[in-house]
Amino acid sequence: MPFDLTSEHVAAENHKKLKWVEEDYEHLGRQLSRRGIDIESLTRRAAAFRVSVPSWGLGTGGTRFARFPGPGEPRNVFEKIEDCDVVHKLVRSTPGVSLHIPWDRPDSPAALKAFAESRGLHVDSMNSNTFQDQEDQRLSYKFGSLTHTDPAVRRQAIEHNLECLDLGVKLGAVSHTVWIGDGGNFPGQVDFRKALDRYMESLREIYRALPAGWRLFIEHKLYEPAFYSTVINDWGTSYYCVRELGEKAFSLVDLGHHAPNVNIEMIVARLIQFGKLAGFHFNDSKYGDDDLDAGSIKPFQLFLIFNELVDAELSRVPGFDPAYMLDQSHNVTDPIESLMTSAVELARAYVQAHLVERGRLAEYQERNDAVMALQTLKSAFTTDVEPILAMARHRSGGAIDPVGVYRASGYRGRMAEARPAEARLGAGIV
Ligand code: RM4
Ligand code: MN
Ligand code: MN
Repeated sequence: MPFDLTSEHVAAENHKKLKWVEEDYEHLGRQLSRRGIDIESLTRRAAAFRVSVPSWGLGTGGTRFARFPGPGEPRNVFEKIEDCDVVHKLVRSTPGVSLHIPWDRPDSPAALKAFAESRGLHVDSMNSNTFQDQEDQRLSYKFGSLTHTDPAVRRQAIEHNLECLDLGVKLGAVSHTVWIGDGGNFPGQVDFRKALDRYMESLREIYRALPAGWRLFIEHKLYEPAFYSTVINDWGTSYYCVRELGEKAFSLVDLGHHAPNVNIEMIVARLIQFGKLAGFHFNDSKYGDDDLDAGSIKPFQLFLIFNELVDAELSRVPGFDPAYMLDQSHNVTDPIESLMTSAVELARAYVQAHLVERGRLAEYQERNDAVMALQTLKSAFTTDVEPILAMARHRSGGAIDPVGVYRASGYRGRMAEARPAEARLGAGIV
């Protein structure tokens, strides 16, 4: 029988599995204590882990070839918040929501804020969109936005970002994320240096308007939609820009925005060292900006990234305060299932990174013992921490088996009836 996702129903579903989880947890606790690790402190860390969900990830995504909508997709930002609520109820680590404007521009920001807060959710980051034209838009972004050759187009794009800030204040957001699609398809099309100068001029204006206590995040990406050059193409350019802008500007790392085989964990370490890591758009990829579920393709890479993050956390790097966000496009899965699974995979990498015996690793590094250094990382990465994650969710009121409970609840089927297909959002292709 389908059921509403109340805490009683989640607890009842957990009850069916709790004995096994307790048994596994106890066994893992004994194993870890042999390594001098207290399982309870790890479970507390797992329960405290947070990652925000992207409003644009709740609908089915798509590619430039097609979009295959799923049943019961959210049709507006309120319905997206309802789905975020389901994700958070079951995994208990996703109270934050990143909003994309204008896709999710609310008629009443106050009503949206109250709607989210009544569910224990909040808006954390605003995302501007100057990479496509909107219906009521005066000038086109076909040849760029914040870096366009025409000052009138740049002005329009700046104004849009300023609107995001205003809206964000009303919604209680604390950061603004800027990603532009600006670039060129052909050699010679764009003057590289002039385009970057124009970017800085536009960004300075947005930076100056940043509300008190906010941070500005900028996102680099090597290609797409422009196929030959992009203006903010890599972390070096991004770092230059945020350093020029000032102390409230930071470089955001989207895992899908690098060339294949780039050592992303090292980029992360560099940005930490330079005090300029904004945080992440987590996702996974095989080839490009694939926006697949976090941890699905390269789990070891994800672990190595968290190894750097946890190392910075434990060694108390000054000012280290990264924002963790998901940025995925769900083309063949139920977005709620993908988001829950991804949130769990991030917590897994985070907990595993806490298993690294850092004192020993440092010794091996000093002695240039490559084999033992790698083994130290591998022994953390190959430890199955599932009982810790399950216990942390259970103790926080979430589900031991989020996907299982979600499916059993019949939520998607109910939404398919409550949200008929017509008037569905087109804005899913990201
Ligand atoms: C971009 C980038 C941005 C996201 C858009 C939808 O590739 O990752 O973060 O806002 O897609
Ligand atoms: Mn992104
Ligand atoms: Mn992307």
